[in-house]
Amino acid sequence: MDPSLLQCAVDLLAPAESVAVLTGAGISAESGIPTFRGPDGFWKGFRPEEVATPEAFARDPKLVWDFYNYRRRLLGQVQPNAAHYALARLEAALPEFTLITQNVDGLHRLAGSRNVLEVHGNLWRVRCTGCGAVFDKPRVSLPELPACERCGKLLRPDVVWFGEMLSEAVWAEAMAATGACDCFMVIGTSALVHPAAGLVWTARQHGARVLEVNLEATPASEVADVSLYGKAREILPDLVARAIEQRHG
Ligand code: BJW
Ligand code: ZN
Repeated sequence: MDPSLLQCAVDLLAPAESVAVLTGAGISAESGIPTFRGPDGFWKGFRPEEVATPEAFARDPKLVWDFYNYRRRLLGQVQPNAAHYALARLEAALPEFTLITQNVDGLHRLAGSRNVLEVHGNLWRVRCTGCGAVFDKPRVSLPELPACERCGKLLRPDVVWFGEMLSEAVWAEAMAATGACDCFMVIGTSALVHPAAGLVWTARQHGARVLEVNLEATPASEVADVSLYGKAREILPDLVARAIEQRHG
């Protein structure tokens, strides 16, 4: 990491009074959760667009549940990493902080972040396709085709698939935090999936400084004031520690 670039990022973050952060799968990669569009491919050769859609679930619910049950099992074995903890530390040091995550793994909350908006849902929750009831099912194994305990209809993961609307309430909060922040961080996302990725441009339009952390350049790099290329787990602890120190120094 170029020390002068890191210092630019620290200078951008340290004076901020209101910070909003958008995270994606890259922040959880070093906890052992594969990303969606990584070099190793996705799951059993499927692309996300083939298993994370209402059409795929209607066509082959067993296949889709197989995928989500696999991820639930994996998630039961992983822990937040230093990047998740660094963001929790940053939140504790700032008057206003909102963590908007596309991840459904719940690792930000587990690391101690409090003001978390999960715009694509949560893997530990299920929702009934019949009566719409939502149930928390953390860390338990589910049957191949789980059924609603109220009405007996098929349950689905309570996540947002392609072509589905994000929760209006959660999205409104994400937009408000993005419009109000003076520093917007975008971490570990390919910035390809909308409307979440569009928050980067919204932040910019409202005058926020944009700071990106990713292994490589993304569409968000075009609007970022500073892009730090490397692993979130290696960059964030140092960046946050220095910004907090400079803030109080
Ligand atoms: C590291 C790292 C390390 C790795 N350190 N970095 C505008 C334009 C074009 C299309 C659309 C548009 N608006 C809407 C659309 C359609 C669609 C869409 O965006 N399609 C695009 C793909 C083209 N969007 C939707 O359908 C959304 N709904 C919607 O718009 O509703 C309105 C509507 C309804 C009906 C009709 C029309 C409109 C819903 C999107 C839902 C996305 N759902 C998923 C699955 C969630 C559940 C689950 O987890 O199974 O969300 S798909 C998947 O992608 C998941 C992720 O949250 C999301 C984003 O992926 P993410 O997090 O960016 O991961 P990767 O793998 O892509 O990137 C990882 C990054 O990390 C990489 O950059 C690495 O370099 C980096 N990295 N290791 C730092 N150690
Ligand atoms: Zn039901």
